Amino acid sequence: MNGSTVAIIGLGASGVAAARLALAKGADVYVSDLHTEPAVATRGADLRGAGARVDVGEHDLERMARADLVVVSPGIPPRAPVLRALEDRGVGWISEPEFAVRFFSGSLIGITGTNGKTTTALLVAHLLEAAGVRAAVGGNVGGGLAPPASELALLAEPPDWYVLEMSSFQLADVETFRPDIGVVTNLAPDHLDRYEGVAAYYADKARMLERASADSVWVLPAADTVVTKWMGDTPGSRFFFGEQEDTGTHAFSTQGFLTLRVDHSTHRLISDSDLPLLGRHNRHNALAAALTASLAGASCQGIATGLLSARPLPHRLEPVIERDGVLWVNDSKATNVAATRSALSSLSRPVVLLVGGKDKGEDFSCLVPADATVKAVLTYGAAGQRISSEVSVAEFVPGDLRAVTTRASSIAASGDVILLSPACSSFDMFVNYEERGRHFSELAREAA
Ligand code: UMA
Repeated sequence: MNGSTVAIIGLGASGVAAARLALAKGADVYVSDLHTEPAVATRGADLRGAGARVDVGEHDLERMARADLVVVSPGIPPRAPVLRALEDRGVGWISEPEFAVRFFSGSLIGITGTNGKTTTALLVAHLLEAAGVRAAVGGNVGGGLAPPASELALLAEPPDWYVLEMSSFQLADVETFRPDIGVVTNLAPDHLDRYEGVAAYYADKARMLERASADSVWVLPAADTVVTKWMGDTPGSRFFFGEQEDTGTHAFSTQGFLTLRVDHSTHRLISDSDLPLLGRHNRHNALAAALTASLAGASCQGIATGLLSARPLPHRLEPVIERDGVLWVNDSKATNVAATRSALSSLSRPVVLLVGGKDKGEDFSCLVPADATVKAVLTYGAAGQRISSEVSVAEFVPGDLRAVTTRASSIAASGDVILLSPACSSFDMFVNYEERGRHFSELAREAA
């Protein structure tokens, strides 16, 4: 990169990491962000100190157009004026992980899907490490749980396996990205505030498949017609994880044990009830992760040890407190209908559900799955009234999150779960889903 110029759009986690990587590789770096909040300005000042040219509050289009490479942050939608203007000038761009993988020197596991990809990515890396295989995890993960992809490219000691969680926003702008093992947790409608329809969202995800070859390896949900159609005739070997044992399934739960079928023999890993993660969808994530780690060379014994020491992730079906028989569960990361449905299906106790937030345009009429035991649905926030009108048993609670948790406390009885699984983004009331989840957890501890 010595002497070439790289323009980076956005001064969030991705932009900062890409800028540090480009600087380390000897590039002439220009970073800009349209916004001027103190945190953005501080990050800009830090990068200026490290040798980048930085604009806060504007994008210098001329400078960008002259750059050899433009790297865009995933939160900037293609319709943003800056990207429209670049397109008009015939200037293309790549995503931050696409930039990062150009400097990786190990094998790559790419994990995408609508829900469960963060849990699965972190778990894959944890299982590999537990089995003595060196792994580094990052990408879309966020929440301070793992770094952006570009930070992994700067590790002093490259790992054997890079494990990257990839969002559709990041996959939209890849060129060379080609996972040795590609994992898809599931596909369901999401981000309909950014995409014209679900087909466009799935099409961005499918960019992960574009450079597949006969030696590509795919880890996929068994008997999933949406994923099967989406995979089409993508080349490579396919391995499947699923709820039930089946001849074509390689990771499944049977007779109460998480089980792998490797090289035509069956290996019991741990009993279902020993998995420290709550809920059926986490069992799926664990099966996907175990299968992936096995395909990446981890021993069954190492995988079993790793599964036993796995810890629940914050804001993902995270048990907060149990008092007087009522379990409070923080699932603030559930920002779409599919995630909330999956949480509801996976809990066996009666649920008082708290749902609401910024309306992303999804259909809420199918919010409560037929197999769920729901005692009450309490809706709140910007989308609250619309959800109430679409979910027959729902009750709209005006006011803030405290108001809705107070109402939940008055309904829940011993044996019930009070579940925050909002099916919406948090931006009507909070900076992000983490802040929403933390606030809920505080309210839960207070109420309990
Ligand atoms: N901006 C401009 N010009 C514009 C518009 C925006 O400069 O015209 C600026 C904004 O002011 C902002 C920056 O561009 O400072 C955009 O940053 P970003 O939203 O891309 O945020 P990052 O901090 O870089 O975080 C991103 C991912 N965020 C999104 O995709 C929205 C993080 O995923 C990810 O962890 C991080 O990169 C590192 O890879 C979070 C996420 O919510 C967890 N992802 C979505 C999801 O999982 O559903 C996709």
